[in-house]
Amino acid sequence: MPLFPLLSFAFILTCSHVYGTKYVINVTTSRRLFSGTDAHVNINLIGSNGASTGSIRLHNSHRDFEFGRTDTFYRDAKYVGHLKAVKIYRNNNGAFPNWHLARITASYKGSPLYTFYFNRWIAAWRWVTVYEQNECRAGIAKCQHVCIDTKHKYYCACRQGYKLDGPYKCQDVNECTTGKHECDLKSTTCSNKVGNYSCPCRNGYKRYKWYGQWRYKCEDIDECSSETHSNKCEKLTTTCQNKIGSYACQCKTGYQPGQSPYKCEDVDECTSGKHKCDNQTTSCNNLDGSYVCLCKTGYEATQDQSLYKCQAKQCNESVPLGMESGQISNQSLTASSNYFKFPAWKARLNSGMAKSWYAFAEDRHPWIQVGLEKLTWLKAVATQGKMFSFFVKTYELAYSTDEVTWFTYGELDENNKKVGKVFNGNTDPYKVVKVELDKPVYTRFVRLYPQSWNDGVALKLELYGCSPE
Ligand SMILES: [Ca+2]
Ligand SMILES: [Ca+2]
Ligand SMILES: [Ca+2]
Repeated sequence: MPLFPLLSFAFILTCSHVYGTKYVINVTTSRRLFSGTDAHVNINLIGSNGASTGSIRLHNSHRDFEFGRTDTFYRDAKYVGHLKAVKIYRNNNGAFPNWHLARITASYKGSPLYTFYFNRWIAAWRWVTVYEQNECRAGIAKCQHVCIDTKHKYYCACRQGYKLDGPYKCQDVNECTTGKHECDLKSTTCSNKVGNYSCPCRNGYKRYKWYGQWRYKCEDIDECSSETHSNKCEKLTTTCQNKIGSYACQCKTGYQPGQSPYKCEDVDECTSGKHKCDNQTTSCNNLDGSYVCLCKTGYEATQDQSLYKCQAKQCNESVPLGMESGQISNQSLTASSNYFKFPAWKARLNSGMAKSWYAFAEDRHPWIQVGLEKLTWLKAVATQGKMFSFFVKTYELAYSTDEVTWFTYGELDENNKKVGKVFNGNTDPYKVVKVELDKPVYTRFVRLYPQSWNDGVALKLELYGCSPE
């Protein structure tokens, strides 16, 4: 009987509606003694989701299912998706119903070729189930993530970021503790997540805006930039200095580090000695962040407006300073020694022939001192002896602004060395001898040191000069 009319007949008989999926089923009977069968054979295709086509009759002519043969059947049936298994069934018809089935393949348009290995005797009246040889495709594999088929079994693999926990399950890889991360640990920390990890920026760092390394690396935040304003440096006393991963507040000039890292404290230059004020002409005055040198009384700003020193105020006259007039008080006049009736305050010029200061004869280094009320330019000195034969022939001068540090009025000798200038004084007891100072000195205390004398150290004197203002 021709094949075609029979197929059509079977289709009309068995199909109450159109299924739309055309299955191609190849059935291979084993090469084994008495392996072929004359029985009727039914097949049921099972999808991976559990759907089944239901029982499909495979035609059985006498020539089907013979020793070593592959018979091909075309059947229209319900779509069941990926094929997971086939069930096969036979009855016990014919003279030789026993059947040793090797394998079945099945496919439909667009599907892979599903293969089901039987290699066994098929008993009558029982459905025999065989799963597809590709467990992954059949959906029977137990892999949590990825199933990889091999010839006779399968194995499981995990997606990136996971590792196998037993044969089927996957668990997260902790990239941070296992060192399998790419985080730049200087600028980021590693944070584990299920299936992956991330690299959050450390304090002081931020995400790159444009660079490819953004995932694993961060860039320094410039806290000092005027755009970010993210520093706590106090503007008045510090300047912000950016550092990689942080920043520092550096003290401005005139300030020093204090308790807080964000602000600095004033340096008291005057008490710490870090000032440049000239001690003689100025006094140091501390200011917040700096200091100023103020001119002492009697001094004024220099021509070039020096910040650190002042100059003596000037005056042009050379007038008696007050020995003779009494303007210089008795208390301002002292001496190294004196005879009882001849104290220092008796040394006023022109006060009488019998009057004078008169030092002890034993006094090896006699001197008489005049204290002036304020800084004064000393320009000339006049001396006078005492009757009948006392007078100072030569003397030296010394001066001081504080009565502590004394300077000898000097001149340069022939070797260009500074030596005390010896002034020529009196040559008789009565006449006034006035000497001019080549270089006037600005001073408050003046001492006259007699160097040589006639009969005894007795003298009267006057000072000349002026005090500014
Ligand atoms: Ca992870
Ligand atoms: Ca920084
Ligand atoms: Ca200061």
